[in-house]
Amino acid sequence: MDYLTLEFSGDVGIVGLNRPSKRNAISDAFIEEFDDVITQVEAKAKAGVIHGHGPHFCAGLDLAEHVKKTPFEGVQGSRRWHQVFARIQRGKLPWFAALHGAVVGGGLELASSVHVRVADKTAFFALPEGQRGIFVGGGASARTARLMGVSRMMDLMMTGRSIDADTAERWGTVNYVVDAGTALEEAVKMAAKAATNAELSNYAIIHALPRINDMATDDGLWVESLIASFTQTSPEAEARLNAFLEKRVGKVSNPNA
Ligand code: 1HE
Repeated sequence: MDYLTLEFSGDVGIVGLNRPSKRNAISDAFIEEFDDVITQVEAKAKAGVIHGHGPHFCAGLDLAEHVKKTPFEGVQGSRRWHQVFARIQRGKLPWFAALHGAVVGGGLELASSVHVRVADKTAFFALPEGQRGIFVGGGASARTARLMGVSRMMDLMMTGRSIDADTAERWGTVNYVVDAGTALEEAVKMAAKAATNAELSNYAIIHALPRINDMATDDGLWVESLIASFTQTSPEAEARLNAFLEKRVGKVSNPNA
């Protein structure tokens, strides 16, 4: 692979953005390689982690490539990002991102497509599209806006300012802030834990929760009942419930203990 690395740690597939000389800027070829790597991770792993090699997670769209596009090529390119990132957000597996340095433009769009974001203290977040004379095209208006809120996203886009990891956490855009240099290790630990869940439960979490969040309450509750019944009546649920009742598995941990 030219732009990515892939390794496995137990049931976790670890994908590294690997174009550090261009700050992991995402070109068309990079996106195609991403599509392939998702297929490879889905075939072998039960959870995935995305991180960046070099000083930054990702500087977003490869601006050198973008300036050469016609309007129609631009639309097709954006739709291709949507297709590939949709395979992360609504695919087979839970995905985690380990973020450090710049998480910018398309890099934030990629990070917004995973399910859990772990940022280290060096991470900073920006949407400089307005300064570049372009618009978001990798899913931010649907995904990042839902994480931080439309008003905050408009602020970021209009002012071009960057926010730090603590602000991103306060804005609901990252789930965890950890010490510098530890995001990957922490994200892999969390992914390994998620990989021990029932696959069907993970699938329901990924697919049902965001959809229900977009529904009217009554419709959402109806769908929740269907999904609950679907998962609870699976053989794996029976085995796991019996394991708890027979005290063969641990209890829920108490963070105050
Ligand atoms: C790039 C890119 C890129 C760096 N496309 N080549 N994204 C941006 O507007 C962010 C632009 N990048 C930056 O602001 C900075 O590079 C960083 C803050 C991310 C990192 O700074 P630094 O000092 O570590 O690196 P650098 O010296 O600026 O960059 C190193 C090289 O990477 C340099 O190339 P070189 O040939 O001079 O060595 C940079 O030109 C190159 N580089 N970022 C191409 N993005 C689906 S729509 C999504 C829309 C967007 O993502 S818009 C946001 C684009």
